[in-house]
Amino acid sequence: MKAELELIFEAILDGNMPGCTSGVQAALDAGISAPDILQIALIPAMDEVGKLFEEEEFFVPEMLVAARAMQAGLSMLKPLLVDSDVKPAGRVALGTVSGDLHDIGKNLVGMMLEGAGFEIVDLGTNVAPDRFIAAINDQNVQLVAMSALLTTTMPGMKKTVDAIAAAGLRDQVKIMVGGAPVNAEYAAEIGADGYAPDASQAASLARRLAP
Ligand code: B1M
Repeated sequence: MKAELELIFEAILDGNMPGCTSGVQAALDAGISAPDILQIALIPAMDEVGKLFEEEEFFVPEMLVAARAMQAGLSMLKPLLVDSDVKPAGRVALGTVSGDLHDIGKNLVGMMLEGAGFEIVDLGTNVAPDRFIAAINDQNVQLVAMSALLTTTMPGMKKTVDAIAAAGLRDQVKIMVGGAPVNAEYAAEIGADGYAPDASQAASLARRLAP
């Protein structure tokens, strides 16, 4: 790994936000592309944080400061990842499901969807089914995009799909799901229209699903 990327990786593990942002700036100055900074330093650093958490070397506070450092670096890359010249492709209600506070992956999906020309209605984290329904009713969305990072919150996706159907809105929207514990089988099982394993595939899936 290039020295600038290693610095970013280490800064995230240390929860060092200024170290992460100055590392991202140094990498950009060195001509490293935004997608490479994301794929080679930021995302692997969060994977390492998860591994250290599983091994009980890291606890929630370390995870939290690492996530803050990563988010700061990610927000610097956002203008470079999002191509503002793309024509509007539709409107997406995006959120992390009820009980789940993880938002880095969701934010990344939002950036990639914006880059693919979608308008994003970001509902945030811990989004209950009725808030997705309100977005469909009030904000003219054509796509619902749900993220879950915990096995315990995945059922929130099914609850949301069922609630959308019960509200008589299922034919008005396509529903896509993703997040580390989610897979294509689960998406099919709960009646979603599609699953994407990462943010860039989420953008191509949204393009395929959009009316
Ligand atoms: Co949490 N956490 N966490 N955490 N956390 C995980 C998810 C965990 C796997 C760690 C571990 O044990 N290895 C584990 C879940 C275990 C499980 O359920 N199987 C876990 C746990 C247990 C917990 C708590 C319960 C810990 C506790 O309190 N004891 C707690 C729960 C809080 C809650 O939500 N109610 C908790 C809390 C936290 C923090 C708040 C400290 C922090 C989140 C901060 C934040 O998001 N603002 C945090 C973090 C940072 C993590 C890890 C380390 C990193 C997650 C991340 O941001 N990854 C994570 C371990 C890991 O994933 N390696 C872990 C980077 C991000 C870019 O990837 O989100 O997977 P990801 O998104 C990817 C894809 O999944 C996909 O695209 C993205 C990239 O291209 N994707 C989609 C995501 N959404 C999509 C939607 C789509 C399509 C694709 O379509 C709509």
